[in-house]
Amino acid sequence: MRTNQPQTIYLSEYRVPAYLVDNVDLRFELFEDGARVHSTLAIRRNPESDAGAAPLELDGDSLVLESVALNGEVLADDAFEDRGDRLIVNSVPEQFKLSVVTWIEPQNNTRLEGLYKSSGMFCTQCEAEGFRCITFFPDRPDVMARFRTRVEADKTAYPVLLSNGNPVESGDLDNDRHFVTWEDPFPKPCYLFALVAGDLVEKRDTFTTCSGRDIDLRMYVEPRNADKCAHAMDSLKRSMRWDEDVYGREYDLDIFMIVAVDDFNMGAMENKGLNIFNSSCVLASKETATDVAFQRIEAIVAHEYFHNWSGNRVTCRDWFQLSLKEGFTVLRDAQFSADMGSDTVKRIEDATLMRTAQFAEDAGPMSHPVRPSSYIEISNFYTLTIYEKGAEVVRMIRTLLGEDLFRKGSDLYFERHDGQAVTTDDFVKAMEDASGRDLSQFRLWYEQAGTPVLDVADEFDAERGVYRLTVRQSIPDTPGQTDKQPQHTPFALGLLDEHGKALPLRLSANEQDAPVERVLELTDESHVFEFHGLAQKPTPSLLRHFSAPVRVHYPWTREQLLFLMSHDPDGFNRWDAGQRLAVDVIQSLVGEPKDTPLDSRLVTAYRHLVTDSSLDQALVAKMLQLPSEAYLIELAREADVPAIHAARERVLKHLAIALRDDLVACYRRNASGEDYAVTPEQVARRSLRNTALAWLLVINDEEGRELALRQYREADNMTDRMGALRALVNSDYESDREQVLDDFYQRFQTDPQVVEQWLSVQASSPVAGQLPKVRALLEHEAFDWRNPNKVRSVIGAFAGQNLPGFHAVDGSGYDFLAEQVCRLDDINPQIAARLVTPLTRWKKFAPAYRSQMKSALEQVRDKSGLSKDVYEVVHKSLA
Ligand code: 0A1
Ligand code: ZN
Repeated sequence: MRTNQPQTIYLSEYRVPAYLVDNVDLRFELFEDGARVHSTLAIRRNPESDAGAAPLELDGDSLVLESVALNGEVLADDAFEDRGDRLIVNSVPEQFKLSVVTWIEPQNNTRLEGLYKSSGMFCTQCEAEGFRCITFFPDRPDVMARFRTRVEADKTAYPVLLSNGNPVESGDLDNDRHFVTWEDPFPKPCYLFALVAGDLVEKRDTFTTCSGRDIDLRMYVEPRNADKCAHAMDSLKRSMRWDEDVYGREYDLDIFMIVAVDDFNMGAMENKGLNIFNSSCVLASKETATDVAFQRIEAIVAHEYFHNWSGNRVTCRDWFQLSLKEGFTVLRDAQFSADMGSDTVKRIEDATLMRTAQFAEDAGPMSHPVRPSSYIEISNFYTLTIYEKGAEVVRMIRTLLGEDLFRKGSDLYFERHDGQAVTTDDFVKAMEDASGRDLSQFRLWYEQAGTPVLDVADEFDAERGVYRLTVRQSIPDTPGQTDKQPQHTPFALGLLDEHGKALPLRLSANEQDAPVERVLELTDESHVFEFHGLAQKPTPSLLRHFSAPVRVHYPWTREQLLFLMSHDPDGFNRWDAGQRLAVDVIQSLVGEPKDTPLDSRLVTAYRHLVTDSSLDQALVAKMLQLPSEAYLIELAREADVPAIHAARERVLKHLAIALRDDLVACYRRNASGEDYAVTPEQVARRSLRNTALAWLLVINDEEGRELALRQYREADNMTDRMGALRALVNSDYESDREQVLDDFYQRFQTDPQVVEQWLSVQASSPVAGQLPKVRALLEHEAFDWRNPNKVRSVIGAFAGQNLPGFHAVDGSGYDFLAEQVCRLDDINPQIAARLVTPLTRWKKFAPAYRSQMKSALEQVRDKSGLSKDVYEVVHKSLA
């Protein structure tokens, strides 16, 4: 815990390491009351450093130092200095072996960084700076070493002993103990180190690579989860094949292992050859996981697997380069998911996340560039900006270069930098060298924070048949950055005639065979584009496929939006038009009297979606989702959450009443008949029928209630059971709600992944998640302060999804969050710092809310012994 002001780390202060480590020899003695770690490092001076014979400095955190030896000679106490967070050895030769013994207490490690215990097993999390909680080491990603790891533990309690690479030796020891030694032939930074010891079942499969090598695939899970591995294993094999086909990347070790653990700060971790997953991101059966969970698992398994090349073989020089591996890998997993399902649907999901959550982050106090230039605590920078905006930036490079040159660029990048720790700039350079394109202005996407705004205006010159489009780019100020330069931006568009036909986009009067979609390149503050040969003013279809992570402002009329919603040949923009229309209608009702009439054209448009089964049903399922409250808040200048909630509910109820019979018909038409499978068609059907059900219950429809109760009872899969449960939980049928919630808990109480869903469906509901009920969940036997998933399911779901509850006018929701963040800060600072996020957005809200949010934040700021994680977030948002 912190006693004085934490230090800021700057990119400009990067220096190459003074010493390199070639080999690491580790021996872990695991016991119930702690672990002894013996480490021998083969160290040499870095020829590229100008530090000369500087003292050797190794990072450490929460370690008890037992001994230090240099080239086998135990060092006297005055030959080194143990400063707690640093071990300094004053005089060292050019090349030497340093042996250090430390004692750690995994059983008391609630931060879940380094080596810790989860449900009786030992496991590790070393990214970003967890390895220093295991032993003293230069804990930075540009120090890459070969690891040999011997794990010793009780044979009965921990029959399975794993680490990175290949097992090379194993045997029995005295006192019913045993050991296994692992060797990883690939040099790696210590953040990719992993160790697991437990009583786990093993699921095996194999994969034959493109060059004919057989890879041993293994999953290790607690025995009760043995039947929840098949989906992840299949996803892994699909990922391995896809990476060969699309990026030419073959797996390199002979074994690939996945382990599931219940207590984990994030989703999963790409440790070399030994990926460790949060149980909720890997285990699935149709009875316990929803379609959304199945799809998320496939994407995360792929993401971690893809890191083997984008992250492990080529890694980051320093943590400012985090998006080098994360942005690129998120793009790769998005391409994979699109190929496994629907391109349009995946793009809609990603654009929604960007526009709802990343734009909000980029407009808030923690706004930072894709490549930040400073941080206090790196764990706070595993953000939507680094991951999602980072992926959008790489996607734009792909759009600008085209698929073939992009592939040439990625091949060059992997070949040129294999085995190295590099920068985002090296990535862009490889793309430039392979394509011959100049991306110097494009690099601003990495350096400037904030969401660019494109102001689009148009006019039609009927005499000349010319349609003129003016696009102005501006980028808002963000903390520490003003007066930004325009960024090189791909702007995809099409033009439609009055029948919805795509028009050729002629940029000059005599252009032949002009395409019907173009990617315009914006480089200046303002551009004028002229399209020739047009008989009438066309309707523009702008920023197709969300071709850049920007806000587009254009004075759409509702007629234009209705037209695009049903005619745009581009599915993504059809969805987008529907969203813009719904936003416009909801916004026009915010704060208005309850009897303000509602635009009847919205009902007509939605009726078309619900009734016309010839439309792409996966797209319809997405189009039927009204813009979320979070998105409406993001769009508001000064958000009044209860007013936004009320306006959205009004539209929802109005639509549900008007479409009542169509919804029942839609429900029945999409009734399940076939065996459960996670195919795009089935997912769309289940989504449609659960949406129909939810809408019917919003208006207390008696038939809807009966359908929901029956669906809840008879469901053979979690998507349908949860769909019915959620609809009932959000309804006014109080006794049904209590009854199904009880039944659900009785059925699934022994399954942590399902209990998490049970907690979150309540905490996120404005109806069931009143504050006293949420407080009661914290007292429930199923709740556990030390388990991040449980904390997220209750506190995170309340503050992040139950927006009317969180923004209660009396400020009780804010005080509640502040209280829980303070409590968590002593247990797990990373989780506490993430949970506090909703309060940090206080400037976004109407004055009455704003001041109460701010004082809740001040409460957190004034807590004694605040971690540097929470310190950074709170201080930056109060600045
Ligand atoms: N690199 C992982 C995410 C991850 C990051 C940090 C962690 O602990 C602080 C754990 C996992 C990924 O992108 O999947
Ligand atoms: Zn990642």
